[in-house]
Amino acid sequence: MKKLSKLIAIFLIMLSVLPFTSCSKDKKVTLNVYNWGDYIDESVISEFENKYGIKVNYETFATNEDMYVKIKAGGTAFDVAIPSDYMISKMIKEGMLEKIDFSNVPNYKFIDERFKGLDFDPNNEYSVPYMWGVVGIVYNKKMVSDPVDSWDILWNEKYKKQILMLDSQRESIGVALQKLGYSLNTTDKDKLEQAKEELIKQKPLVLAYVGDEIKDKMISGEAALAIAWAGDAVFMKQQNPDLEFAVPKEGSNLFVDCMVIPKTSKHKKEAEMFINFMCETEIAKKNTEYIGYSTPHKEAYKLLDEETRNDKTAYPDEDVLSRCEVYKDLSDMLKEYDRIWTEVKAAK
Ligand code: N2P
Repeated sequence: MKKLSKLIAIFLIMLSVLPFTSCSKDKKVTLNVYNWGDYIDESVISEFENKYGIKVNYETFATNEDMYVKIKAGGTAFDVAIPSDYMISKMIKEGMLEKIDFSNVPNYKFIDERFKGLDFDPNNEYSVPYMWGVVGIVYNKKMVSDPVDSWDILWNEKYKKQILMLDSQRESIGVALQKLGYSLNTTDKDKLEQAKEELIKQKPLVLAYVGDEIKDKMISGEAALAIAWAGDAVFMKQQNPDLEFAVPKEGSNLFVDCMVIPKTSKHKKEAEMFINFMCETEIAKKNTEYIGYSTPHKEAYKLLDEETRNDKTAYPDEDVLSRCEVYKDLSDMLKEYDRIWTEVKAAK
């Protein structure tokens, strides 16, 4: 009898503890967020964690290709990722993304219509625009005496070992294609081969192929010219007033990086909460001010100071935008890009 009442007592204790254990389990949701390096105000992540009691495991990548490989490999169950346009198309085609339930993302209404219905997600089902911008040349006015209005300058012997290229196949091959007068979306093998030859010819002039380090190297005056994303150029110009940014006359790339939910996600509802939070006007404003990239958020844009809103680097005029192309997913041609880029990097 004594034994039985002891068992009943243990059972009752377990029952009373159970609700608390499952409750604390709920609080332990960890959201895996995967973004480009130097592409968020990290205080915004803490604000999200405090507001919702959700922990964020934040990881970064350097190129769309790196991100794709890691998500495809499936080692980490990412809940939110921030790829660019062409990579979003590829991931949709390969069934790697969840459709977003937009009733859980009411702040989507703040995204400018210009960034909705774009080719990579024509029916606005999978992606919420995060930042956008153009690619161009950042240069040091004290070190460069020639006009910077063409990609040709990155092949000028005068600037030998003072040129930085982006260690990103799509950007660097795209620049070589546009220098030759071709589209950065060409799938013509002959044109791609010519672009490869251009990059190999340029190699002795290149100081380094870099990613986010581009900013430090340009700010310190270690290099004279670099391919750069406009948002990074905004930051570099603030740190060193000798720096300027130009979008070459041959044209360039216009990118739109968006928040998406990979199929690997185990917390879709919380992922949608995170995306919605990033689209809160004050959060989007704070994040945009910190990163320097161009916001697609209409209300956040209005709250930026006048100097930022009028900055032609972040918010270029129509004549610049009209000569820019958005990268398209090149499907099978990506193998060619991989091969070309490997050969360029291996060349002496
Ligand atoms: C930020 C990288 C931005 C990527 N460091 C542009 N698509």
